[in-house]
Amino acid sequence: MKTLLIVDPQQDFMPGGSLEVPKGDEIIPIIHRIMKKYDTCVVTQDWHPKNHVSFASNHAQKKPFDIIDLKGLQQILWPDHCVQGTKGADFHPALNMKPISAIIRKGTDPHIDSYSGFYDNGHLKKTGLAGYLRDISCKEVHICGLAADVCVYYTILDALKEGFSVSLLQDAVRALDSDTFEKMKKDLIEMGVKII
Ligand code: VGL
Ligand code: ZN
Repeated sequence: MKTLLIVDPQQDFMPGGSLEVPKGDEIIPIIHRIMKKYDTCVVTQDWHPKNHVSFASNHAQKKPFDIIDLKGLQQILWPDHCVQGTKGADFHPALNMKPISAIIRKGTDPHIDSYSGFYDNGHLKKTGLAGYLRDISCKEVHICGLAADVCVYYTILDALKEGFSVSLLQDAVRALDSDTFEKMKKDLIEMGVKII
């Protein structure tokens, strides 16, 4: 069983969104072209309460992209994004939801961020994604989505840790910072990720 995992294809990460990823919308038609090749398609959704700790607006005298220490974890402070129930948290309006069998929400705990679709950043709580994939006998995941250098990257690391065979769909990701992502890609190849 092979699963297409689409990370955070949400309005706030698209051009014009509050945490826009350059050319993020370009991945949508590419995803549509490849969806039919998979047994299952799963999507993750960044889904923060308004008082989320990752928002700069919730810290006095801080601005977006400042870095703070949060109980020993480095936390980048972001502009408010993907607030539960807002338009920015919705999926790109063109995304074909019909082939998608599960939506995994993450970042719902106000006190901790969750870049990966599998765990929060402290690896304290699971989202249920690994269990779902195992229940449907999925051994192989192909990962795409936004942002390549944040949530896609951390989702890939956890997919490896959970024992899945992992491929990165390099044409179907866009990064906040593409130089950073090129370096990350080299590490991923060394860890056994296939770039396809
Ligand atoms: C993301 C920053 C904060 C992402 C989510 O989906 O890459 N980045 N929250
Ligand atoms: Zn977020």
